[in-house]
This record gives sequence, C-alpha cells and structure tokens, in this order.
Amino acid sequence: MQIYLDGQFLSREEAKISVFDHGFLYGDGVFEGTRVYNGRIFKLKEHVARLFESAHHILLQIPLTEEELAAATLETVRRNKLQDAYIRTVVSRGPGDLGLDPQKCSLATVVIIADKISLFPQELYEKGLKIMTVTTRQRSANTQEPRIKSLNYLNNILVKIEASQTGSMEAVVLNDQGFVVEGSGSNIFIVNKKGELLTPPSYLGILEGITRNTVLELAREEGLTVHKVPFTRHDLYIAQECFLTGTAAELIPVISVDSRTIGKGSPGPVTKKLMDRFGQYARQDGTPVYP
Ligand code: PXG
Repeated sequence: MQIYLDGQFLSREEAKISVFDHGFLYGDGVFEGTRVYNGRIFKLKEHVARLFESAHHILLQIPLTEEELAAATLETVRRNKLQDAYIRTVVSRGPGDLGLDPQKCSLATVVIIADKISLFPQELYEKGLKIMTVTTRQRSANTQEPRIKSLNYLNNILVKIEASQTGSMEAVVLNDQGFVVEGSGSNIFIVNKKGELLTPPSYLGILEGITRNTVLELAREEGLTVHKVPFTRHDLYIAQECFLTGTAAELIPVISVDSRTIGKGSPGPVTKKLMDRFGQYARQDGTPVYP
C-alpha cells in the first residue's frame, strides 16, 4: 500500500506522524471520505471543495491548492492500482507544542489513504437494516457547526457505541429539540404516506452529505417530490420507507426503527429505484483515475 504523506508516497509501515501533531493531541483538523467506482473518483471536486470549506472555517491553511490536492488524490489511487476503493483524506493542524495554540503548528499534515471499506454486510443492502434512536444527542449547531467535517468524531463514536451495545448496527440521532437529524456517519431519508421524499434540512445541524445531494438530484430527475423539512421520531415510525446515505454506507434501506416496522418491513420501491439509479450513476460519473 502506498500512502500519501506530505508530498511523499510511503508504505503503511513508513507512513507515520508526530505524537505532537495537533490532529492527534486535540482532534484539530478536517477529513474527507471519497469513493472510487469503476476506476473513477466519485464527486472528487465536491469532496475537495468540502475539505477546503471545513479547513477555511477552522482557519487551517492546507499547503496545497484544490487542484494539487485533487491530483495527489488521483495519484494515490493510481499508485495502488485500485478500481473500487475508499479514500480517506486527512488534514491536521500539524506538529506543534503541548498546549492548544494552533499558531505553534507551522505546517499542516496532509495524508491520503486509498483502501477498501465495508460498513455493512452485503445482505443488508438487500434485506435492509434494523436501527434505533439513541440518547446521545447531536451537538448543537450553535456550538460546533456540524457542516465542518472535523477530526473530532467523539459524539458520532458515542452514537455507534450506544447502538452496538444494544445490538444495532446503526443509529439515528436526534438534535436537542428532538428532531431527527442523521446517522452516526450517514444522512437519513424517509418516504411519507403521500410518496414524498423527506430529509432533514441542514440548519437542524447535519453534515451536508455529498451522497445526500446526489440522491436529492436523482430523486428530482425521477419526478419525486422532495422536501428538506424537519421531522420527528413519530414521522420516522410511520414512514412508508426509510434509507441512509453516505460515502461509506452508500444507500442502505432501513426496515425497522426502535422495533417499529417501517412500511412493509422490506426495502420499498422508491428506495430500490434510487439505489439502482445511484449505482448506475456512480459507475459512469466521476474523474477517471487511469488515462
Ligand atoms: N453525516 C455524517 C455525520 C457523516 O460523517 C455523512 C453524514 C454522509 O456524508 P457523505 O458526504 O459521505 O455522503 C457522513 C460521512 C465511516 C465513515 O467510517 C463515515 C463517513 C465518512 C467517512 C467514514 O463510517 N460519513
């Protein structure tokens, strides 16, 4: 495996960062997860743009231009000869002193790893997931902006722990007002009785998923009525269909929430259609890795 680290390509054993890196000491940094389908990087520009927006918000200077980072990402996939992969790009504040002051960190650390990821067993994409809501609440958008894809994922990890302790593979998080916001690393959609597709609006405090945006576009192309509106657990329990979206998760159907069966208890027609459309689109779209 060839890992990009600050302009060099190193083996897994060689790719090491300082214990004084503020990404390690404080979770001070940002990241992206991007997919490669069929030798093409899916939504590369959008992922690079979001990384730079996250960095911009936390006043983190990435020592590359967006074009250079995109080129380094393509080169990482190429060197690993991958056709289908998952790319983890991490930019941390870099090595500094003990103490919070980011000004002591003179140069950001940039890491690009291209590997495989599998969040859920394949059969669950056909049968659907049983999920739960957790008591851990989403961090308020008034404290840390959820649109920053920061290295501080402790809240999401607590959600994942809570879910797995109760035997669920994934969970849905509510915000401090009790509105449904997102999964531990995914966005959520429901289909209501009228056949409309609903997803929580970004102002409730979610990560604006690139998969979510793609699904919204595909749904509109399919002629579906789409609304970004707040909804509660009750709306979720009485939904006809539900699914989660994310770069790692892709589109995965949900068939039960807190032991309440969703719709008929199997992936519904809208979910299946969108999974299908997404699969086709992802294989054709994207930046080619190989000439
Ligand atoms: N919400 C949160 C909190 C996320 O972390 C998404 C939504 C979906 O966004 P995209 O742009 O990917 O459609 C994410 C992304 C993992 C993992 O290992 C999860 C994500 C990213 C990378 C890895 O579970 N989630």
